[in-house]
Amino acid sequence: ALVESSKKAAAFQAVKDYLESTFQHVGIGSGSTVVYVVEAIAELGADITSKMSFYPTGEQSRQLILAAGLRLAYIQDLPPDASLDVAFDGADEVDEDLNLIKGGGACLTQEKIVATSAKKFVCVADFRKISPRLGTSWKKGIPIEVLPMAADRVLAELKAMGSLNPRVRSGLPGKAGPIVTDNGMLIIDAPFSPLLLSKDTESGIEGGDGEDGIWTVDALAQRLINIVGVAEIGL
Ligand code: DER
Repeated sequence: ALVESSKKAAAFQAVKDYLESTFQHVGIGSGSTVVYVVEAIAELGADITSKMSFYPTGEQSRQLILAAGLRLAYIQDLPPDASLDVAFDGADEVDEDLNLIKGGGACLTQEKIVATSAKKFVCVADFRKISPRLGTSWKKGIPIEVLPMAADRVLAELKAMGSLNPRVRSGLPGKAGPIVTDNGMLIIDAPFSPLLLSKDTESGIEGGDGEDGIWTVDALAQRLINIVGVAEIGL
């Protein structure tokens, strides 16, 4: 109950603080926290929300918008240089520099497309998600969306980079075999340790570039997105 009430409180506060009644284009992320964001928006009433369009980040997000009676719109129908006014989404882990791990809901690629298309990205995360370094509370690994035919090669590359037991996310229970994303791709979860920020407070060293298995978030993100067959990473 504490977790749900804190997710709801964070979501309602985020809508109160960041959704202006004059906004027309609003991105909606995926996951369970964003359910409260949509609830808070719907509670504003039709005279406010009827002037707005809501852009989904996958099938769950699309159904959330429709179920709330909000106007559904698609980012691909906007001019390519048009921006959304704001985008709301959750995250799996947040560090002190506001680096995020995303993708626990396997929706990271459309989420990042919508988030980066918005003038302001509002991440709603309850107390469980905050941590000094990425990888300390979210231990499942960095979600990586990959082309199915490249998955084994990406796994091999991740192991060579020092990922501890990277694996393709399976759907059990609920789906035999791997989870397939809204984009027809697979998800690999790749644990890395330790994931350092710009400075490791314990030893005071600058985060590395992976040579000794120590990464800064930026160095790791750059390395992962360059692996052939990777469509998007959850950093
Ligand atoms: O997939 C994602 O990045 C989602 O935002 C998700 O992981 C957040 O999930 P939650 O709001 O259910 O914790």
